[in-house]
Amino acid sequence: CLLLWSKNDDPVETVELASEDDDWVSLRLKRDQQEFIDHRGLHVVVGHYLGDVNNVGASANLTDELLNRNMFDPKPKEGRDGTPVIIPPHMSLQMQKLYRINRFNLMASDRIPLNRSLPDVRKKSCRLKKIDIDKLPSSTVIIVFHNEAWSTLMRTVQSVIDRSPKYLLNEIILVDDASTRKFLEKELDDYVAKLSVLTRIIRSPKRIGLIKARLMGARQAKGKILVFLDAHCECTLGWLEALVSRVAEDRKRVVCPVIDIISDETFAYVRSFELHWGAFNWDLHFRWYTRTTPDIMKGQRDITQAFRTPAMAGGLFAMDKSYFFELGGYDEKMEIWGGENLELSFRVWQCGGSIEIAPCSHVGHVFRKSSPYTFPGGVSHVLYTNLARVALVWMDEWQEFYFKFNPEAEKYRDEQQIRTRLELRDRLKCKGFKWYLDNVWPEHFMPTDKRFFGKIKHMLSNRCLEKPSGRGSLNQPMGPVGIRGCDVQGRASLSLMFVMAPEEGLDSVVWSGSLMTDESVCLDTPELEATDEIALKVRIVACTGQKRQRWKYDAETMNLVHIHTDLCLDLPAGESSIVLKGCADHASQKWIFEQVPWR
Ligand code: LR7
Ligand code: MN
Repeated sequence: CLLLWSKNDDPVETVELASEDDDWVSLRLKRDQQEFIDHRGLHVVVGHYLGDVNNVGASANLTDELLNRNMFDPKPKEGRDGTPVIIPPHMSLQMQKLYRINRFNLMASDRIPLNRSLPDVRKKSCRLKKIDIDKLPSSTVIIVFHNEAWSTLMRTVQSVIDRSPKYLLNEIILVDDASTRKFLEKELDDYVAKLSVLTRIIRSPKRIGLIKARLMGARQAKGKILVFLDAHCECTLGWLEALVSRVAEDRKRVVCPVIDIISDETFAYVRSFELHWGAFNWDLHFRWYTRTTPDIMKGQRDITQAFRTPAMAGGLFAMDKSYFFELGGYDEKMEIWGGENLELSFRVWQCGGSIEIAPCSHVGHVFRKSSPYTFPGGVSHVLYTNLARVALVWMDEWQEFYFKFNPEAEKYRDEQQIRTRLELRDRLKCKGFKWYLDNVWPEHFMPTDKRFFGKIKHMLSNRCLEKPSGRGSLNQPMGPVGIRGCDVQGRASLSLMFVMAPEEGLDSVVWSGSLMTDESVCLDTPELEATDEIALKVRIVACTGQKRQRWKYDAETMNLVHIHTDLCLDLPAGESSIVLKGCADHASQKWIFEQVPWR
């Protein structure tokens, strides 16, 4: 899951690593060192650029494969109805080699017909719902790509053509962001000329990144509605009607489909839940969270109803073209990849629009564990430039929070020219980030001036509560709450930070409510029925707002009380698990809420 590159054919000396949880590390290598195990135990293979081929990370010469548009003849039955492709064992070595080119199983994808069938994954009530398409405007589907594989790109296009009502689909625009693969030149031109829906190719002579590439496509679109897709998607029946009908009703709505998973290993189509919404974490990375109970209840009256989401994943959405440009398109000073999803999300909400997910629209996307292409200028430079711009333009005082705990991004802060974006914000009379947090994402776990933000220190052992490193569903942290030394500085200290609201009506020495931390996880105790005290291990799980996640801290007694059971948080001397016990005036139950300035 790592990508590495050198600037030319010289042996790689400095490399940047991308781990699965998106933390970017750069490190130096010994000369000619080709393979090693890194400090986290990950196996790393180092490769070189292959001349004009813009592919990295491969240890073998893949030039031949890259010149071929499809390595294998599609087989009519492979992947039918979204089923997984099973590669025969004797081909597995070649399969692994090909995987590296695009960071997905190219062999599997190539064996699936471009027009494979997919199940109708919609709920029954969605299938029964009548949408009067005669009154709906038409769309331009915009797909940007840089060195995409033939089979994934063309299956995306084919699925759009096969599963959209002709009447709603004005055209498809493919924006080629300076790809270097031969088959994406004339062969692609010739192929799209024969398609039954007008498909235009716009080519950028130099690498401009997905943000500017989308802008290029959007400017030339003839449809009233813009529909953006990544270049490795598959649309299912009814996907377009469900998006467009919502935008047509209100041009200020930005509408996303439910994003299903196309496996990067087998290309199986896996339906995902309709209960997830999007937001972000303290690092400003997009994250999925589970909708809270009252919100689900509202939705259950009519499960076909679109629901509002604080942020969008970024790649798949429909938006009125004139509204897109009225709102400022995209930030043209953003580079290559990243950050534009939050930038657009904040801008839409803060400037009077809304973002929602239409549960009757399902589109599959190939999720990858790492990026297959280069980031000119370096991953850190690209990503932190973009995120610094998001913070500077839209986040008001929370930009201080972001930069304070992300010194990597702070480095790019001063060099940003943001005047025109601030003018845009002014001109559109956009609301502040506080408004966004209070109104669009009231369940958020960001620090505020009214909330407690800081470390929770155990008096007896002089150690602090820590968010577990284990991960649960949706990749959220999960597991028994940890305890460790409190003297951690900077970024690393974020795993010790907790957030809690003050009790209303009481003086500020009492904090109560959910004890939240980054990624929407809360202090919880799932085994309430157990009588054995050992079983009452205090855990960190997804915040639900339920009673059993409510706590109360009294600065006088220094007890942290679990409200539902009236038990106290305890770390018995010499032990390492945090438990609940009957409250007592005992040192093992005394905690200090140590505030840390968040900005
Ligand atoms: O320099 C580039 N030029 C491009 O044209 C880099 C990329 N691209 C193209 C690329 O070929 C692809 O078609 O841009 C598209 C998106 O790139 P990916 O597939 O590498 O991105 P991703 O799927 O890993 O990342 C998500 O976040 C991105 C942040 O910039 C974009 O918003 C992606 O569109 C977005 N993808 C989705 O939202 C799909 C659902 C994923 C989730 C959750
Ligand atoms: Mn993608």
